[in-house]
Amino acid sequence: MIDVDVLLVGAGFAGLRALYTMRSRGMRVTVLEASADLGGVWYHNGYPGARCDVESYDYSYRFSSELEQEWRWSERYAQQPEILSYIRHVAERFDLRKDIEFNTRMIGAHFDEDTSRWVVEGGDGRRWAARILMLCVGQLSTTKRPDIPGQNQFKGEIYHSGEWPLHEVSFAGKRVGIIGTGSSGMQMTPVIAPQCAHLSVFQRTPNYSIPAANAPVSEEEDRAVKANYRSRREQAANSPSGLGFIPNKKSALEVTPEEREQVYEAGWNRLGFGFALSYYDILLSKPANDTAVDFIRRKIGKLVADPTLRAKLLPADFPFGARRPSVDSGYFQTFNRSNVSLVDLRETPIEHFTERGIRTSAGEHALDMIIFATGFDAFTGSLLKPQITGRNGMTLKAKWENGPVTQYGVAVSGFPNMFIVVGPGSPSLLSNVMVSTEEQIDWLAALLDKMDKESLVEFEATEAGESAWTEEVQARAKETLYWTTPSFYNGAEIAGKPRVFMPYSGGVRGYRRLLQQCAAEGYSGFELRPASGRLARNTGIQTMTPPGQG
Ligand code: NA7
Repeated sequence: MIDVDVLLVGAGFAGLRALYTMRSRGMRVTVLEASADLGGVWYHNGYPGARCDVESYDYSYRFSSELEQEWRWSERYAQQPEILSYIRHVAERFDLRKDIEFNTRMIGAHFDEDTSRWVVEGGDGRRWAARILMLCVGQLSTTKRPDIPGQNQFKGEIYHSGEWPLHEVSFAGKRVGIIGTGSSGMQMTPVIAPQCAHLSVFQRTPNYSIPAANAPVSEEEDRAVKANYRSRREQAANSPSGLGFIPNKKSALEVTPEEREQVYEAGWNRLGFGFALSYYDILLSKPANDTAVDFIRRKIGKLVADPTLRAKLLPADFPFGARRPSVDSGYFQTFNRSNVSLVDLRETPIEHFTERGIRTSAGEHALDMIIFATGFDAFTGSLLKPQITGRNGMTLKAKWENGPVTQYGVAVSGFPNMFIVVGPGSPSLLSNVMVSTEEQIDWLAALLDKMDKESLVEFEATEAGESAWTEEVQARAKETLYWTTPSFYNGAEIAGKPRVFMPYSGGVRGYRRLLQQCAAEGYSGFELRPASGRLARNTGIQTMTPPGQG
């Protein structure tokens, strides 16, 4: 058994930041990473056109101003290879690789109540004992491949956007089919279309998208951002989404149609995701949202020449932003190409794969390559893959049978000293995850400092605290339009998954204040114990329950 202070799972952005921070506190840290290299989702999502839809300067670490100053982003929205170069640079610069065990999947972990240590099992048979277990496994990291019959019969190539192979994939001369029109499908469509013989996009739900307005970063812009990086970070941290956009304080319904048109036009041309904050109530009120939908539909309509195609591509039956919109670079225009066709799965559903392609109710589409851009088992998929067992033999799977229950998205009652970074119940995918990640890790570091100073051994969410928080997450979602639409925010992406709202929709600023308040109140909603729970109970050592909790 290898003894460490912190066992971290996942070497993506969150895992590396956690490794850096925990090591800086003098802790012995080991990171288990199932893949052969760094990057997490960015390692696996190497499909053509993969690009971050958060601006590069904001989708980067804030913990080191030297790093901020020395790294030069080439584009407003970085592509996947550049993001991988960045994360590799960070690992080299801070000498992080030496603590990472690659090609090592955590298959299980259980909390030993006698020693207050997590015993973690690697897929290769090795075992670690750790005081703290930190799960940095990502929110969209377990891919979803629909159970369409006949997949084994297909003789061509099959890929998934989220498990893209490391080798070069050639599209030349091939008939390619993409299933799915979320961000991944929308990003790859304009890049693959010019390279292949024919592209068929299999669409079930037309999706909203705002143009990325991507561009190279000029020397002047780079200098300007770097001269004011601290204030940019502060603005991001104090914006609801962590993206730096301050919502318009006006309602979309209180302005004249002319003013609204101008505001939407400006947002459409520049803001990407920020378009949703053109008015404060776009994500809160259906009538306000309808004004945005009307504008977006008119804009998309102008991009597609053929009226029949246009009608099929126009999103209609859910509010803008209620499911994750895309930020695209030429998606709709691609359908004006003569080698691109749309297969509307609402009219002609897929029946099965054949040796030569995909059969829908209208007939066979002959293909040489099929790409699943069908998304992920979001939020909980990667947390529930390993067998994680807490106190009293309770597994996380059993605990979350009816949906994830967490205290602030970071901890779970019954699972002492286990910390989830950007877990369900935190702003997570409704925020710039970089902001959420760094805030949560800093908060945990402060908690561990307190525990060290006061010789405390365990922290654990209280049942009362996590129930109240889980209700709060649902209540906040009900104030928004997110609630109205089935999506991966509420478990609708997987048949049989509990339908509860998973990310916290109250914004990163409000969330940070709650974390700060929790700390100021002596970690309300958590128990901090001077000995392991069993020892404390057996010997009568009093556990410290902050006032009003537990
Ligand atoms: P998404 O946003 O979950 O999109 C998945 C897409 O796949 C979506 O269009 C789905 O249609 C479609 N889908 C899923 N299952 C099926 C089946 N069975 N048949 C046809 N179509 C299907 O995942 P993405 O990877 O695009 O985006 C996640 C990204 O968000 C992530 O990589 C980051 O870039 C941010 P539906 O809408 O369910 O009808």
